[in-house]
Amino acid sequence: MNAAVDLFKTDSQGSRLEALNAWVAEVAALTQPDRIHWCDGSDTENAALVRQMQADGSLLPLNADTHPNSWLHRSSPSDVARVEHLTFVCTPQQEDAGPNNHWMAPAEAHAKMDALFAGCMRGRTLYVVPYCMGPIDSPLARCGVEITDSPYVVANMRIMTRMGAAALARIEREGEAGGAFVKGLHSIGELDPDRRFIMHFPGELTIKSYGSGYGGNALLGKKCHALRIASHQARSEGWLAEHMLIVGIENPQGETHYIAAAFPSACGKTNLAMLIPPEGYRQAGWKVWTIGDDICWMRPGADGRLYAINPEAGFFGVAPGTSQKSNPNALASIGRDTIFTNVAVTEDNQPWWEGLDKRTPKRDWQGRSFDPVNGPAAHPNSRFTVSARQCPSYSPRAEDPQGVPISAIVFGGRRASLVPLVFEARDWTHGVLVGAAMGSETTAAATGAVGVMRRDPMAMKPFCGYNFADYFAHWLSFDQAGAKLPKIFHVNWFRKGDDGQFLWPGFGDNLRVLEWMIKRVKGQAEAVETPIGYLPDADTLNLQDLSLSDEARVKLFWFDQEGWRAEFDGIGQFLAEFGARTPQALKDEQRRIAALLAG
Ligand code: SAT
Ligand code: MN
Repeated sequence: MNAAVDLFKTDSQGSRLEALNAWVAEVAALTQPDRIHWCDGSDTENAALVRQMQADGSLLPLNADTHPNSWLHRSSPSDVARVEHLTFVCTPQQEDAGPNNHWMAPAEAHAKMDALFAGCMRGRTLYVVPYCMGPIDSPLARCGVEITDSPYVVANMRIMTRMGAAALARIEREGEAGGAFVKGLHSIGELDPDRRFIMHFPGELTIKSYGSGYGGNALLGKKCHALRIASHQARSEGWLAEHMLIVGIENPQGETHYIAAAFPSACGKTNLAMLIPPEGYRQAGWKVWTIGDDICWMRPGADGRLYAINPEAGFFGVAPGTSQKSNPNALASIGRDTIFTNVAVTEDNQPWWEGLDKRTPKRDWQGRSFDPVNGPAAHPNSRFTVSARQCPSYSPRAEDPQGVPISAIVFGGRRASLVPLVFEARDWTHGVLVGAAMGSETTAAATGAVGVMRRDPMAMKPFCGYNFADYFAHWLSFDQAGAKLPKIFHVNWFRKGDDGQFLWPGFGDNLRVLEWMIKRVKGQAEAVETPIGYLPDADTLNLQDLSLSDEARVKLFWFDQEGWRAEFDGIGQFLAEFGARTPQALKDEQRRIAALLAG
C-alpha cells in the first residue's frame, strides 16, 4: 500500500479493537488503496467529502434557495436498483440458505470475491465506516463496519445509520465478546454488471459487495446487514429482523398504538409511515408518529409484548409519486440536506420526478435534455436520502433504546384483484400463514419485469438470510405461554376496478383501516368471520366523507370464495416448494382453510 498523506486527519490506531485493525489491514493488503480514512461522521468530514464529490462531478449542487445543501447523484445507467439475481447467501449447507436464496459455497464465494477485490482500490481511498443500526445506547441495536471506496456510500451511510465516532466507541466497548460487529466489504469496482455480486456469509457475519454503488447493493447497513445478516442472527437469538415500517397512531384520547407493517419495496411503506390523517380525523385529534419506513427489529420484552426499534436513522425513499398530496411529510423532510439519486431537474435546477407537480423538467435522470421518447424523466427507482430527524412526524420514541410495544402487525401486497382491503388473522399461527402466503406484483425497486405476481413472504423474499421454511418456524416459535403477541392483519391498497383504476383512495385514508385494527386490538369493533379471517363489518370501518363507487363498496369488502379456493391451491404449492422443512403447523393451517373454502 502506498503510504500517501491522508486527505483527512486519521487518528492513531492505538487502542483500536485488534480484530478491526487486523481486518482493515488484511483488506488494504488485498485491495491496495492509496489512502485509508477512518470515518468519524463529523460535519467537517462530511463537508470535505462533499467538496471532493462536487469536484469530481459525482455530486451536482441543486438549487440552493429552494433546496439548501442538497445534491444530485447520477448513478451509472446500468446500476439503478438491487440485483437479486447477483445476490447470494453463502452458508456451508445449501439447504440452510433455502430455495428462496441464490447460494454459493463459502470457499468458492470468497475466492470469487477476493479475485474481484484484488487491487481494486488502487488510486482510491479506502474508507472505514463504523456504524450502529439502532439508537447508539439501545440493547437491541447492533454495530457493523463497512469498508468502501465510494464517498457517495459514506455520505449516504452517514444519513442512514448512526455512523462514526460513537459507533466505533460502542464497537470498542463491546470488544470481541460483545456480539461481534458485522464486517461489510464494498467496492464499486468498475460498475460493470458482469462483474457484480452481493455475497453474504451469515455464519461469519460478513458481507462482500462488488461492482454496484446503488442503494441496497452498496449501503451495506441496510438490506445486507439489517435484514439478511440480522435475520440470521435474530433466529439464533430469539428476535425478528423484518422488512417493516413502524408507525405510531395516537387517538384523540392521547393513547398511541404502534403498528409494524411489511410491504414489498416500492409499495408505499414510506407513505404509510408518514401518513397525514384525513381532515375529519385531524380535527378530532388523531396524530401519526413515524418511527421507521423500511426495517424493524423486534423482540419480546419482559411483559411478553414485542418491542421494536428502527435500526436506521434515515429514509432512502422512492422519489416518483412523492407529492404534496401523497406524502407532504416526505416532501417537507427533503427540502434541505438531502441527497437525490437519479431524479430529473427543472430549468432552475430543482429536483423533479413524475407525480411531483405539473412542471416540465429540463434534464432527465441521465442528464440528457428531457425528451419523453426517452421514457420517464426521473428513473422509476430514483431515491432521496434524508435524515429521519428532518421528518415533521418523526416520533421522539424512535430514539427510545427500549423500542416501542407493537399492537398490530400488518402484511400487504400489490394485488389488483381478489384480495380485500383488510382482514384479520384468527390467531398467531394463521397470521404467520397470512404473512408466508403474501403475494405482490413486482416493482421497479429490483431489476427485472415489473407487474408480475410473485409470492413474497413477509416482504422478505429478497432479504431473508436463511431458508424460508426455518424462518416460518421461527415466526411460529414466538407463540409461547406468557406471550402477548400483536394481532396480525392483511391489507391491500391496490385493488383495481373493472376500469383498471384503484378502488381505494389510499394515502391518508389508510388511517381508516388502521383505526379499525386498533379497535379490534381493543376489542371494540365487530367483524365477520370468513375462512380467510375476519373482515370488517359493514359499518365498523369509517367510510364517512369518502366518495367510494358502488363497485368499490362491494369489492373492497368482498370475500370471493371461488377465487380464494384457487389462491389456496397456489399457497399449498408454494409451501410444498420448501419440502419437509416446512413447519407442520403451517401446512395444517393451510389445509384447514383450504377445507373450509372447499365446503
Ligand atoms: O435499494 S434498497 O434495497 O435500499 C431499497 C429497496 O428496494 O427497498
Ligand atoms: Mn425496502
